[in-house]
Amino acid sequence: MDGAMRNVDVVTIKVVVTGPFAAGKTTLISTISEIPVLATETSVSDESAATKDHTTVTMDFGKLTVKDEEMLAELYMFGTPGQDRFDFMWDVLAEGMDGYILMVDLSRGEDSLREAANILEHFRNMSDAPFIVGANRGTNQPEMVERLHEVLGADPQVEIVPCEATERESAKQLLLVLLIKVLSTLADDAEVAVS
Ligand SMILES: Nc1nc2c(ncn2[C@@H]2O[C@H](COP(=O)(O)OP(=O)(O)OP(=O)(O)O)[C@@H](O)[C@H]2O)c(=O)[nH]1
Ligand SMILES: [Mg+2]
Repeated sequence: MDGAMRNVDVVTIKVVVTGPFAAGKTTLISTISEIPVLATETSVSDESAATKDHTTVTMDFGKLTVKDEEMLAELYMFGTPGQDRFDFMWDVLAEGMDGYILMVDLSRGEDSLREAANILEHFRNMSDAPFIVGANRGTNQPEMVERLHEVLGADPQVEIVPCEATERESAKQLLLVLLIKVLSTLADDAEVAVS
């Protein structure tokens, strides 16, 4: 059989990208999506307008396909709003997710780090799905990554991955770290199911 005919497993994975206002959630999905991103943004009307002029109100939607010899994974990515007046969408988007990324922009100050900790608590109370923390604009700020560690608490399950949401390779790497976690969780679940 030639290479093109070889059987590959196809897995479909639902990924939620959450985090505080202006963390880079929409940016991350836009950087790596292979389809035009469906983004639901509106003008920022309150004091947050000093930070940026648009914010997500419902969700972002994008897709990334990852292939190797044995597997083809289709990652469907759902970005949440960051402003907590839209937080009802967090629970809606989290329904049936296989894993999630908590994005935090390390240049947005202490309040943003604390907000991220609250959102992570909300998600961990709602779901046992695997997750990672994307420390956006974090590849050159080790001291801020350390600060994020302190704010999120010393928990071995909290894995922080420094990244740059605007850079394709960095953004893709972040999704790959999550994908590996999701696949190992699915494999563990399968073992439990057959034993
Ligand atoms: N230089 C730089 N700018 C970034 C990076 N990530 C995001 N930004 C900028 O930071 C701002 C926030 O990005 P968004 O992607 O809109 O953030 P969000 O998390 O979707 O925000 P909400 O939907 O409002 O909660 C935008 O102006 C981006 O252009 C980054 O890695 N580097
Ligand atoms: Mg957004």
